[in-house]
Amino acid sequence: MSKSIKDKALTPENFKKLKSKKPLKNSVGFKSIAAVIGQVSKYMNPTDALKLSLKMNQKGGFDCPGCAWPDPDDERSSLGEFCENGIKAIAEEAQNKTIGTHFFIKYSVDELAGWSDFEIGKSGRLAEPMFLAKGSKNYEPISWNEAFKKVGTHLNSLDNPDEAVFYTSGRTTNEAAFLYQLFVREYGTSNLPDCSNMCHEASGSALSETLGIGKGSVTLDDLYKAEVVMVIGQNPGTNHPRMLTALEKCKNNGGKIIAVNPLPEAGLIKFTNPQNPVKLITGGTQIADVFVPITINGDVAFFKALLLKLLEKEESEGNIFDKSFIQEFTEGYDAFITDLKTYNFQECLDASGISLEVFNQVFDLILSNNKIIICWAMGLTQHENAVDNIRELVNLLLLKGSIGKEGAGTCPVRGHSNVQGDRTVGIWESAPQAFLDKIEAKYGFKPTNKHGYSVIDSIKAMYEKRAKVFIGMGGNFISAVPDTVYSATALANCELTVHVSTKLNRSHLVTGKEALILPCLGRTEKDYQKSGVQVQSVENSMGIVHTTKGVLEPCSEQLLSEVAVVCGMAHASLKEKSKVDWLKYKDDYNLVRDDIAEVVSGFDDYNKKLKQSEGFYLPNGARIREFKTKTGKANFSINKLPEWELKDDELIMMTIRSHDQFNTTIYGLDDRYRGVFNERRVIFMNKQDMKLRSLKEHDIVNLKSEYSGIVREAHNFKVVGYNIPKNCCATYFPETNVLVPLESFAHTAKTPASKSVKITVAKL
Ligand SMILES: Nc1nc2c(c(=O)[nH]1)N[C@H]1C(S)=C(S)[C@@H](COP(=O)(O)OP(=O)(O)OC[C@H]3O[C@@H](n4cnc5c(=O)[nH]c(N)nc54)[C@H](O)[C@@H]3O)O[C@H]1N2
Ligand SMILES: Nc1nc2c(c(=O)[nH]1)N[C@H]1C(S)=C(S)[C@@H](COP(=O)(O)OP(=O)(O)OC[C@H]3O[C@@H](n4cnc5c(=O)[nH]c(N)nc54)[C@H](O)[C@@H]3O)O[C@H]1N2
Ligand SMILES: [Mo]
Repeated sequence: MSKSIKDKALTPENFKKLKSKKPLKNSVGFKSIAAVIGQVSKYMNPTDALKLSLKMNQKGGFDCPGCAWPDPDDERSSLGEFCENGIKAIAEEAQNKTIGTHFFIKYSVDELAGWSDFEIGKSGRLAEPMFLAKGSKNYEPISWNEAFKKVGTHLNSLDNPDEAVFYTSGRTTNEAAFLYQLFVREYGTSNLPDCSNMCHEASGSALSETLGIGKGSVTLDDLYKAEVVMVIGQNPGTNHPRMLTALEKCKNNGGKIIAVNPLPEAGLIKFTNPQNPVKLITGGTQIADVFVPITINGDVAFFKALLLKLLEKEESEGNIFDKSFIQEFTEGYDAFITDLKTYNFQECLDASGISLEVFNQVFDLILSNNKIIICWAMGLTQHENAVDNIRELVNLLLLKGSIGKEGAGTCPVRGHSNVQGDRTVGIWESAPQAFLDKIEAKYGFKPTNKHGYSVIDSIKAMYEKRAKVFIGMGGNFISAVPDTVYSATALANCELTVHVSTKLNRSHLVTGKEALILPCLGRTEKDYQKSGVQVQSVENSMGIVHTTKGVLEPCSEQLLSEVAVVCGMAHASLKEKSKVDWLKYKDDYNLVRDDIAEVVSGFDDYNKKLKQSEGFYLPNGARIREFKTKTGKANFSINKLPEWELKDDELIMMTIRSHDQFNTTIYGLDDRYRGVFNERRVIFMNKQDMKLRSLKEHDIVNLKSEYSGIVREAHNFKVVGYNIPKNCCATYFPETNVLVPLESFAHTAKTPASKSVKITVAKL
């Protein structure tokens, strides 16, 4: 019997064999090195592994396809800019197994959908283009030409270009991303949703409005020089491990670290630098000077409590706020203070869930220092009031004059290695008019200025059959998006779904009526084209654009680069109508960069700059106190305390990453730092909450969320008692995305609220 679309979309609900231990405080160290050796030896050829580890994040080497944390400008470790999860990312991409016709004849789509995400990912690298015909159960091989023709025929048969959706994940390089958005705009739509919509979109919204640039303002050097670094809503030990080296350096220079997180994440608490043999033996550095166990979504309340106390001090003693900065560079101070005074300190403190003792430790550090950096990630951006979270932290920095000077500023820590660059070069469903005008001037067609669909809008449009073709440049749409069952129906409604991918994932199994898998080169592989081996470029979390060049031979002769795939699709779809000579770019990527230099500001002499130094900083107004906002100043903002209540039996759930995954790619089944082994279907709960519900360790529960009258369910999770604030709980994404309502997203930014899902648990 054919599997239902729901069964295909959900990760199988059976258990492995859960073992749980005491969570760790320390991150990295010897165990991390052992974990890496394990991963590499299981899945990679050892000579490839050595070649890669010597070239990863080195000048002239390739950019790690993991996170977007920057590389040091000057010295780089000769051991390789090492991080356990970086090595896992390359081991995943450079697997020594490939899959093609034989594999897809052997396994039907239904059968593959019964595999866990871990098993799907470990099946090997995609080695040839595959096509799933209408009504067919198995993918079959297709030539590249035929595949491009299919894309062209479908796109040209739509009544309106807005009936197609073009998704991008954040690994796509600047060159491929620029051409992709150019293709989409010439085709006639702005439907360019991307993973950023689910990630730092709320940061972009809040920072553009308040500081005039949607990116962070600090450099690595600022982190070394800061007096206080607050790491809030972020788990760097797992997700940005190399950031811990920067925090350690900051501490060695006398800086203090405040970690604000519902969980005492390993790494935030203690870190053993793998590059430091003495530390490996003596046991590492205590990272957080203060750990703040905040309640989920208690962040606005926490910031308001800080702001209120600072105001009280300013009014009683003076000289607390940076008055001259406020006077010269900001707007909206009076209105902000008037509003702040309507709040009560104790109520804010209670809503944050923090004790007065811990609060006072944070307050003293903020009060007595002026070089403050705030770093954050998904713990702040994935809430309905996410934009307020970030605007409120900006208010704090503005009061202290902690922006646009050495050792101070904003640091939204990006996820995917080129998510920031993709947006810079035009992957944006609501791109500014100035950018569209430059496209028109350069190419001679008028791109539509109608805003396109974000991720949430795209899902709705496909569900309602207003969109009929889905093309994904990388990523794993069905597993990354919220509301899995609804979203799967949306994809199944499409006439054609296309994925340009390196690895098999669930999105290849939850398809439209027809489907294509287009296999592409990964970061680690050499990109041979007519003019020679190509170099590409990416932008890291701190606005540095630099080169990336693969070192391994491609895993299959049939792979095309993302650039070549875009050119092929564009040529087959736009044909002679096109104003762009699509086929020339794939032979020589210098030509793409020449175009980017003309169209995207900050990229003058792009090719020359990359050749000279392999990396350059993009302009950043906030860094030099040039605030390109509507008022021409940095804007204070007025933010409300979020209004949400839990019913008696409800918990607030955050969906987080384990130590063994990269988003929807599951490297392994352990979460070593949190003491969970061999199982992902777990729910971390406060022991008091367990007791109230008569739950014991490893009891099995079903989870239910109810939102606007719609009930969503996820079955079979094992309870793990954990040091998490009362009424809060945590599960892993993507297993619980089924519980995240599509309608619950950040106001104005539309980031799904996957860190504040109200749920109930029922014992089986
Ligand atoms: N190894 C690895 N590296 C990655 C990724 C990966 O999956 N694996 N993913 C990449 C991507 S795309 C991204 S966006 C980043 C994600 O990096 P993170 O944002 O660090 O990832 P999450 O696991 O979502 O963790 C969010 C953290 O916020 C905390 N948190 C949750 N809710 C709240 C809240 O309401 N308030 C506060 N203060 N804290 C909260 C959680 O306890 C958790 O520590 O990492 C990137 N790097
Ligand atoms: N509930 C919940 N949902 C979330 C989140 C959460 O915290 N909680 N986090 C959100 C966030 S922050 C993000 S960024 C999204 C991530 O969403 P996505 O970016 O869509 O997901 P990934 O899992 O990173 O995509 C992995 C797939 O990308 C493909 N791939 C890998 N490398 C390459 C490459 O070089 N080229 C190409 N073409 N393909 C490649 C592989 O086929 C792999 O299977 O998920 C979001 N969803
Ligand atoms: Mo992300």
